[in-house]
Amino acid sequence: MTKEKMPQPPTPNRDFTSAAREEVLKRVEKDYEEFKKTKTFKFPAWLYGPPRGKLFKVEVEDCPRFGDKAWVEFDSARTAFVSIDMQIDFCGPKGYVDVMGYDLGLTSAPIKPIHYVLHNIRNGTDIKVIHTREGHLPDLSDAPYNKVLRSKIIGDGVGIGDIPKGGLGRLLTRGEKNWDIIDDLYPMPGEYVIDKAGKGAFGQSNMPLLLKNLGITHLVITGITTDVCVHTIMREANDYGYWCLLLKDGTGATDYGNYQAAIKQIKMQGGVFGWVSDSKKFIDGVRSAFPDTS
Ligand code: C5J
Repeated sequence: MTKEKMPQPPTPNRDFTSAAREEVLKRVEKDYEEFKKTKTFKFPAWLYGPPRGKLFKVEVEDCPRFGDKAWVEFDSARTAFVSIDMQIDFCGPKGYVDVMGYDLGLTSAPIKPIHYVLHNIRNGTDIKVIHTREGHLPDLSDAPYNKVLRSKIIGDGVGIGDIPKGGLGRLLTRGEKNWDIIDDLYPMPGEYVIDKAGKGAFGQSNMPLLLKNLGITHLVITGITTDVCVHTIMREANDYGYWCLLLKDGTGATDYGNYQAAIKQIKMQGGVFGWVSDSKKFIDGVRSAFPDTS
């Protein structure tokens, strides 16, 4: 086969740091003027290359100031829907959160909205789906001592690696039934599952590599808990230049005040960690590009 006829690899994403400084600064000036007219954070094809999928816009709230609304434009093929730690340990009976004594009603509230989004995007879109699970190796060699000790104290003697009375298995331990993702949101073939030992996913998992290799630029984030793993991952991703949107009905915390504060924190400074929307607005946006999704 001649070189001309050989299939060529897709153009890799240009990351923010590889773009020439002058070009970036010129674009910021131009796109600032355009935002004032359109209230839209357009997909930056100048930075990432032409869209690979379909473009669609999602309405976001309290942006850039509280009371304002704006839109974020996504390229479906460069978007990952991320469902964080929807494990029995965080939202089911006799799991880690239950043993600590928190209200499972708060952490199970996002199940339906996440199910609604998954149902719609699984059916005929090219949006990637990524699930994460927090948990430790059976010998706890990847669990920090202070994390295990604190869990034992708050659980009245039942901490990470222990089996609660009537429980399904060892808390937050890989391979146990309670550590796995709940049946209602279980990953489908072709979806990605990331195992992480910590609250974040950029330090102790293959998430950065996966996002880079899949050519992802935009993340739509859901899961539990809002103030812990969800915030940690959103902050990490935001620092790496990913465009992050949190669906506020697709997330929950062990404390309602913390949930509200975590949502508000994202919106400060014009969107210090990204943007906030909800499952309906996201799917409305998806349907504008994929009208046949159910
Ligand atoms: C916590 C998590 N809350 N998935 N983990 O310990 O947010």
